Amino acid sequence: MQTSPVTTRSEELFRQAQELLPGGVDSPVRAFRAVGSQPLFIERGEGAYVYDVDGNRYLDYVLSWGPLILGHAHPHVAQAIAAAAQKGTSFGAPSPLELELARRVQSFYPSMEMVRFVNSGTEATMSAVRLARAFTNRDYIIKFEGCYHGHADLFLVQAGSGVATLGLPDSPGVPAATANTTLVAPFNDLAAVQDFFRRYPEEIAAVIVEPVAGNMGVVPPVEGFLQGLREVTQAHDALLIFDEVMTGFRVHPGGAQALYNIRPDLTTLGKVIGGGVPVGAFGGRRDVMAMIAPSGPVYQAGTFSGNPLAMAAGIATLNLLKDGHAWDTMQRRAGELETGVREILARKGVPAVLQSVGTMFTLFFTGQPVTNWSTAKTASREQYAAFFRALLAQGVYLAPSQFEAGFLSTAHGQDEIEMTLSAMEHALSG
Ligand code: KE4
Repeated sequence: MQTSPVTTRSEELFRQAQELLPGGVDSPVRAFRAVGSQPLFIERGEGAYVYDVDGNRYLDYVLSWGPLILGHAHPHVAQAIAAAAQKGTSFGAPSPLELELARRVQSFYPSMEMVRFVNSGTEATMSAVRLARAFTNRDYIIKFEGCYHGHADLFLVQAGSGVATLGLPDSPGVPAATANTTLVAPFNDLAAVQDFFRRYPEEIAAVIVEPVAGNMGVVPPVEGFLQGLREVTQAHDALLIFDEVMTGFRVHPGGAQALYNIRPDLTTLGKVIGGGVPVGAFGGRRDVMAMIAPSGPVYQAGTFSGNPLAMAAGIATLNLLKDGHAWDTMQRRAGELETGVREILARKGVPAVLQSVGTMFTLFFTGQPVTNWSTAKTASREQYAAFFRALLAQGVYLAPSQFEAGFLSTAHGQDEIEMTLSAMEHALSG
């Protein structure tokens, strides 16, 4: 019987942290409230593993919520950051590195004819929506129930991720006037989107979508859904924004837009393109991006936007993904994990569904396929929490929420997959 790891130092730090940081954390979903545990305080990461302050080692499927696609402290990335830091951490002025990273981003995302770097996914999505509203001179946007686009006011309407995890009824502090211009449709429900366009003719600026939902757990688009969004936005002169902050480099090196062959008008990125250093980006059609200050009137700014540390880490990361070999190997591992989990579920008759696209996955403890937030909600949070704790006790660290995604890195090898399947077999043995 696996005993839970000794976490006395984490517990002490958490006690102290709650005095200074709301909930003892700097981002809600890390607080482990959804899995009935106390958060781990992490000392360091190395490859596919993280080590907590009590010296316990965990095989990491959180990977900082997606960014660490090369695993923790990859030597090339660490060296690039160190070299950049030697020359100064931020200038508040253009640097050659911004051009280098923009070119690399564009090589993976050709729809991003122009790019603006920012410092988080939230900044990217809120800026992209401001730009879409300015370009179309319209106020309404459509988002999808259970999808999360960061914590800007306009998105905290039936959102996913930590909002769904903590069961928050959206969020206080968001003025009704703001929330009222955010229309919410069920994910994968094209008819609901078409209906909104009928009810709000010439008033909808954009549809923003996680093209593969990851913030209610991994929910793929049904056949025709993304193409339908492309057609209905085109037909009504609205913009289609693919929020690929999570799916970027995860479902395919070129994101969902490459996997499903859809060209959005704007794309938002984050996570992977900073190699673990804070970064975000938005970009797309040249005629739309030209409206961004100072080339146009739409204001968007940031002290650390394009800073050399994030740019250097992103360049090093994308350089290592360029030839595609590492990504292909990682996808093969993801396939082995998927096959192995499905075999265990079938053999044990566990009422759970594994949903995965590329290198992101979620095990939903429900007996039905999850196609939207309504079906995601049928998953048992309690069963997921017990599964999470049983895996953690065996040194495998999944996302501390049923409504999040797990991720692989290029450092997850054969041994890690075998260790994971063995731990899952044990955890699902009741
Ligand atoms: P950030 O502002 O957290 O960098 O990015 C916001 C964001 C935007 N769009 C998508 C599709 C996202 O998944 C995110 C952030 N993802 C969450 C995890 N589900 C970040 C983790 C957290 O909030 O602590």
